[in-house]
Amino acid sequence: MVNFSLEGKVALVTGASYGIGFALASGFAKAGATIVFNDIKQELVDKGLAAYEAAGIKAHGYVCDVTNEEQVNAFVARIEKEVGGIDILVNNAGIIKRIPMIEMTAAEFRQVIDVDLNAPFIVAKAVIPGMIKKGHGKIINICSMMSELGRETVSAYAAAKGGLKMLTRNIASEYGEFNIQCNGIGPGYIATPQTAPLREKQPDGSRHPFDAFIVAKTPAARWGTPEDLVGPAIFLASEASDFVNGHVLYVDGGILAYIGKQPQ
Ligand code: NAP
Ligand code: GCO
Repeated sequence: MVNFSLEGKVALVTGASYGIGFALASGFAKAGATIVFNDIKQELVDKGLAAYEAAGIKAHGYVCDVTNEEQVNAFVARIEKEVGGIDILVNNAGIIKRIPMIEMTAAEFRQVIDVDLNAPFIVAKAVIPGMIKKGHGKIINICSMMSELGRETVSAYAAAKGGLKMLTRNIASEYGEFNIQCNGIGPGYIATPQTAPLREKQPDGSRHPFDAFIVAKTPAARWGTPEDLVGPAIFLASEASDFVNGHVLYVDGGILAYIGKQPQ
């Protein structure tokens, strides 16, 4: 029987006080995993803990900036001591800056690369030795449509998410022999705080033009929800995907397959 259960597993989901990370961690908990998450600020960790408790989930929350290698190494060591060895890592924490490239400062570009690409490297590097000792591990990197496509104003984000796709493939290549599977999830356009500016109503009450654009570009004719990502993530976190490695699973309602609806 194919095993989709996460019973007895310790899952670390970075940046999971809310948004996609919160949905994935909540789904993992319902599949039997013990949840660990982090955020940059204590008040957001506390807010996240309250939200998990309200959902009937006993989560472990810690303050950690995933771009800070010293903090991450101490964070992982503390999890291993207080909760247990990490079986599942979801590199979810991420930011975006929507600025035309020639107006973006190098510091702004570096900040996006730091969170969206350097941090998944730092956290995976800290977690993999424990997975090797355990004889198994699942790493899921949250990629993006921008791992495959570009668009105006998101140069740093696309560069980071494109790099994250290749980091995913390289971790799979380098550590597959230790029974560690590293895959990506490429969400389409998902309704979270990160995309709220793209869905805001216009001053005249009309829909944001980007909102209408995305719905026309998506065969499913809707924005995704964080819950749309939970089943694919449980698959990649479970034994059911033990022979899936180096793959990016796009959960996008069909955007990447579709040229888009002809404007009426
Ligand atoms: P979100 O609502 O902005 O949440 C991002 C989370 O990451 C927040 O909890 C944030 O914490 C945390 N975070 C940011 N920088 C951090 C750092 N240095 N250390 C620790 N935590 C940090 O974003 P989302 O929409 O849920 O997206 C989650 C992931 O999915 C991101 O990697 C994003 O790129 C990716 N994604 C999103 C979409 C979409 O359409 N929404 C589509 C494809 C991919 P703070 O609140 O403290 O900043
Ligand atoms: C944007 C959006 C996208 C989504 C997501 C798509 O400004 O284009 O924020 O980048 O967040 O990454 O997969």
